[in-house]
Amino acid sequence: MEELIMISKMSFFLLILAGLLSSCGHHCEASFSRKTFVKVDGSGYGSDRLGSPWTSKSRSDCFFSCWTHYSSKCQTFMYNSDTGLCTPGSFLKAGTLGTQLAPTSPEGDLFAPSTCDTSDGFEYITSANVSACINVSSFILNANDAVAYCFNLGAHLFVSRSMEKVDLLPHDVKLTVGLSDEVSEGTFVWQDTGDAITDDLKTLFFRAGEPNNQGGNENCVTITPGTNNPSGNDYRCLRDKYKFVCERPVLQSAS
Ligand SMILES: [Ca+2]
Ligand SMILES: [Ca+2]
Repeated sequence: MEELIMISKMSFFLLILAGLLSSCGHHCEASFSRKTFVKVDGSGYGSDRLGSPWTSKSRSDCFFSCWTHYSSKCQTFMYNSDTGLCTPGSFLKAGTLGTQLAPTSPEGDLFAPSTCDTSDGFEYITSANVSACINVSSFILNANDAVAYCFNLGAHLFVSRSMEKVDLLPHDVKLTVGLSDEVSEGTFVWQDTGDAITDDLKTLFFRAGEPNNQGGNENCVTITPGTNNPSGNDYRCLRDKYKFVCERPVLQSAS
C-alpha cells in the first residue's frame, strides 16, 4: 500500500513537471514579471542574436523558451505579436554595437529588463548620480575568461564613463573592467559600446605612466577603486589573473 502511495505521489509530481515544461502558464508569467522586461523604445539600444528564431504563442512564452534554452545569457528577446516570431537576444547594448537586434525591425519588438535582477548574485548599487547592476567575482580569471564568464551571465565586464561610477565598486581591490585596446593598440574602448575612453577620463582613470603596453602586449585593464585613484593599469589579457566585475545593462526608464 505504501509503495502504491509512493508511486502515485511520484506520478503526481511528474505530471506537474511535465505540465511546467509543456506550457507556459502561471509559472511563465511569474518568471516574466520577475525579470520585468519592457519594450525598448527608440534607437540607441540593441542586442545580439543568441540563435535562430522560433515561434511562440505569447510574449511570455517567448521569454520562457529563451530562458530555457539560454539561461542567463538570454537578457533580451524580440517578439512579433502578429507572426509569433521569437528571437533570443544577448544583453542590452547601447550605441553602435548590438545592431543585430534593433528595437524596430520586421522581427518584432525588442524587450529588455528594466530593473536589475538580483536573484543570481547581481546587486543594484547607486550613488547620487549613477547606478549599476553588477556582480563582483570572488575569484580570479584572466581577462578573456572573465569576458566569457560574464557573457554566460548575460553581462559584460563593468564599464564606466565617470569616476563616480568607478567608486560604486569595492575599494582597495584590483579589478578587471571592460576596457581594452586589443583591437587597435593605444585606443582603449569600452566593451559595451565600443567607444573610446575620453581623454579627460583617461587622465583620471590611469595611474602615472600607465597605460604603458609593457612588453608590447598589455591590452586589458584593471582599476583599484578607492583612495589611490587614479589607479588604472593595462596588463596582459591572457597571462595575468584578477578579480573582475560583470555588469548587466538595464533600461533606466520603463515604458
Ligand atoms: Ca596595449
Ligand atoms: Ca601597464
